[in-house]
Amino acid sequence: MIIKKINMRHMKMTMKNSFVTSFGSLQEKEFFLLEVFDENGNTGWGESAAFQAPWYTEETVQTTLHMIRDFLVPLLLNKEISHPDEVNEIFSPIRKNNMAKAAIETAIWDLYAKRTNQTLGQALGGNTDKIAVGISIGIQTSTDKLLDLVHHYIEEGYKRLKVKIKPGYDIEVIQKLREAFPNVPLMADANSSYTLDDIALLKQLDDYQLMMIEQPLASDDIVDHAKLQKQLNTPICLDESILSLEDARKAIELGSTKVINIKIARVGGLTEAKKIHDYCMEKGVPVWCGGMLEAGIGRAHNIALTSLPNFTLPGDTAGSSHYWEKDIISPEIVVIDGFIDVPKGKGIGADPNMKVIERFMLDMVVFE
Ligand code: OSB
Ligand code: MG
Repeated sequence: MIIKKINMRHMKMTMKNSFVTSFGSLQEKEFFLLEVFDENGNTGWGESAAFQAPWYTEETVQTTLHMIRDFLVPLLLNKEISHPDEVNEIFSPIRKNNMAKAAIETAIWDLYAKRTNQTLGQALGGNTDKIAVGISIGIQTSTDKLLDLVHHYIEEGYKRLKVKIKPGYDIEVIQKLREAFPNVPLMADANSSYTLDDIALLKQLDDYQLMMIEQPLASDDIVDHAKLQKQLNTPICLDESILSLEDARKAIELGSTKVINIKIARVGGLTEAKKIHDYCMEKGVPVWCGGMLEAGIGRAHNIALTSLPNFTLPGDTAGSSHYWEKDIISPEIVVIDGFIDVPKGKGIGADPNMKVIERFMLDMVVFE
C-alpha cells in the first residue's frame, strides 16, 4: 500500500467528569484524528493520545502536531509499505515522540486490516471474541464519594477496580475500600508519586491484597523499582517506565515489574505493543491494556489489542458512556457485565460518526 493522503482533524471534547491524578485534573480532552488514505482510496483511522500538558509523558497536543506535520508525514507520504510493522522502521530517524508516531501507525494498522479483509484483532494475532475490562477511578474529593463510585462500578460488573493514590491519599483510602469490599479485585496506581524513602509506607499496602501497585516510583526508573519489589509482596506493574520492548526486557530481567500495563500510544504503536505482549508471554509476565481517556477510535484500537492471548488481566478500557455524552464512533463501545465484544467488522470494526466528529472538530489539515 502507498499512503497518498492524510486528514488530520484537531478535536476538542469535554469529558462527563474530570479525571484527577496526582498531577492535576483533566476535563477538556484535545486530540487529533488521523485518517490515512491508500492509493485506492481505502481509509484507516487513528487517534492521538498526548494531553494538553506534559504531565504523563513529555508529549503534548502541540508536540504531536509538530512531529506529525514536520517530521512523520514527510517520511511516510508516497512510501510503498507492505506491512504496518515497517512503519516503525520508517519513523526510526525520529527519536521517541511515541504518541505522535502511534497516532499514525495505528491508522495504518486499521487501513491494512481493512485492505486484507480482517478485523484489526485478527491482523494482530488476537483470538478472542470478548474481553474482560476494569475501570480506573480518578482521585475524589472525599473517601465516601470514592466508596460510592467503587460500589457503583462493581454493580455495573467491571472486573477490576483501579484507584489512584498519592502521598497523603493512600493507606487510609485503601484500608477503607478493603473494609467495604473485602473480595473485589482492586489495584492502586501511584503515577510515579513516591520515592524509595516511602518504602515503609508502601509496605503497609501488603496488608490489603491488592492485585498490584502501578508505577509507584519515578517515571524513568527501573532500578529503584527492582529494590522496592524485593521488599514488597504486592506485585509492581510498570506503566510510565515502559516505552519499548527493550525497556520491558530490562525491567523484567532486573525484577522491577511483575505485570506490564501496555498503552499503545506510550510505546509508539501497535507493532511495539504486540512485541512487548509476545515477549511478556514468553516470560510468563501477564499484561493488560492501559488507557489515555480515549475517544472511540483510540478505544477501538485498545480493544483489538486486548484480544491477544497474554492480556489475561482486565485493563482500563471502560465503555464510551463512562467518558462521553456522545462518542465519535458508531456503534459506541458498551460494557456488559464487565465484558466488551470484540467487533466483527473489518479493521477497528466501528465507523467514525462524522456528524459527531464535525461537531467537536476545531480544524483540519490535509497532507498529500
Ligand atoms: O496512569 O493509567 C494511567 C489516565 C490518564 C493518564 C494516565 C493514566 C490514566 C488512567 C485512566 O488511569 C485510563 C482510562 O480510563 O483511559
Ligand atoms: Mg498508570
